Amino acid sequence: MGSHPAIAQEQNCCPASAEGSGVAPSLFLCKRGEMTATHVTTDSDADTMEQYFADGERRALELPNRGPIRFVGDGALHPDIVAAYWEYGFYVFEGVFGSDELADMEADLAALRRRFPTHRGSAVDLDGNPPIGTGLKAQNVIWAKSLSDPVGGSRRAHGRHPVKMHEPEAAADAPDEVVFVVHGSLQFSDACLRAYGHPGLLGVAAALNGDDFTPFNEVLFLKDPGVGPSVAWHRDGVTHWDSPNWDQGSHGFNFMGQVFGCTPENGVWVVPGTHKMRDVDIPGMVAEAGSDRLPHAVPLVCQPGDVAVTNRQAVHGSFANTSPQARVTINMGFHRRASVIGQMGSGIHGTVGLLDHDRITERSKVIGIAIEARKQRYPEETPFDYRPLAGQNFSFDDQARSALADYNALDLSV
Ligand SMILES: O=C(O)CCC(=O)C(=O)O
Repeated sequence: MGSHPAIAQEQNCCPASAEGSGVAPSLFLCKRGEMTATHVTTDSDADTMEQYFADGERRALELPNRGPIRFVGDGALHPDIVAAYWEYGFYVFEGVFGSDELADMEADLAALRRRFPTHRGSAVDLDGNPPIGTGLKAQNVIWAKSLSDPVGGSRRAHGRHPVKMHEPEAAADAPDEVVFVVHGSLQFSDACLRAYGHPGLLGVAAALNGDDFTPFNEVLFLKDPGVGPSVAWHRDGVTHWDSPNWDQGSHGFNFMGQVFGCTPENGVWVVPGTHKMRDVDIPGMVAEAGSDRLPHAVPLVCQPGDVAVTNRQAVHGSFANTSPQARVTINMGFHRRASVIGQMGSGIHGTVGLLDHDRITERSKVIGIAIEARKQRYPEETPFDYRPLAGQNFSFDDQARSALADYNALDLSV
């Protein structure tokens, strides 16, 4: 195994700290497509990883599961898309967010990062103000050590991540800890809220989960260059594995919208087809592979503005980001109503409690607000008609924005 710097040199980068604004070194305010690394990581596994990444990308691009969102006839999702999604457990929708929408997202993300606590537990953000999360009860900003695997091999999240990933050593100048997940993201960003109301994406949700589909949760995954932690191989969902009615769609899916695009180095990897398997032995798969590089996994390869839809039952994970490129994923999950109603919320997201009609209805109103927020910014678009809220009117203004505080306490986690 060779050894070389995963990031060979400081790249064409614009960390605001370099410009004297006081932004912590983990904050990257760069534009799409620019290299953003400041932290040079030397990883002894880098050479073999490079080969694995290249092989994975080739296999991913050979699969027939990418292209624009296409509806046919009376508005049904194109049958080829539906078939490919159910066959492989993911599909990459290309060009969902245009340049205006991406610019809004970038601006919101830059503003949001300024509002993070300066470090875990800090009472101030970079401008000395109370940081986001102040006064909120539900989960919001999640920290982890640079390039670490915070959950692999632990009992956290119901033990869903059974094997620890390789943890490259972070550069000496890397921050000890970084924010890598933000829960309840729609309360912090209008651009994320508008993405949630995207008519094409909601049309896909209806096609895959039924017209009465429900929310699950929304988070941001921040995988900053040279510091972004890994997410150990896992599959999501804790409720239906032993149910007699279990099938390939029982635990819903996540949309993974890419603001900067994603690569094999910084993106999510999926083991195609595993969403159809009731039993999967992740420790056995890793043992057989001899490392965390699962040979049948493929990376999501996306341009800025692409959105992958990934079945939560598929085995998936992401490696620590030793690459020079940032990934920000706008995650938005959806369920079948039948998978949620009458279940006990798992507490991994949202509070533990019965997921009854009232909780589902209350949580679903965020879809109504998002559609309204989107209408204001994109008045020429035909808004999505979300059947479960038919006849109800929503508005989007400061009052609606304030009402979103802690909305994610009601996340529908199965
Ligand atoms: O974005 C990532 O790195 C992990 C995403 C993930 O595991 C999920 O959405 O379930």
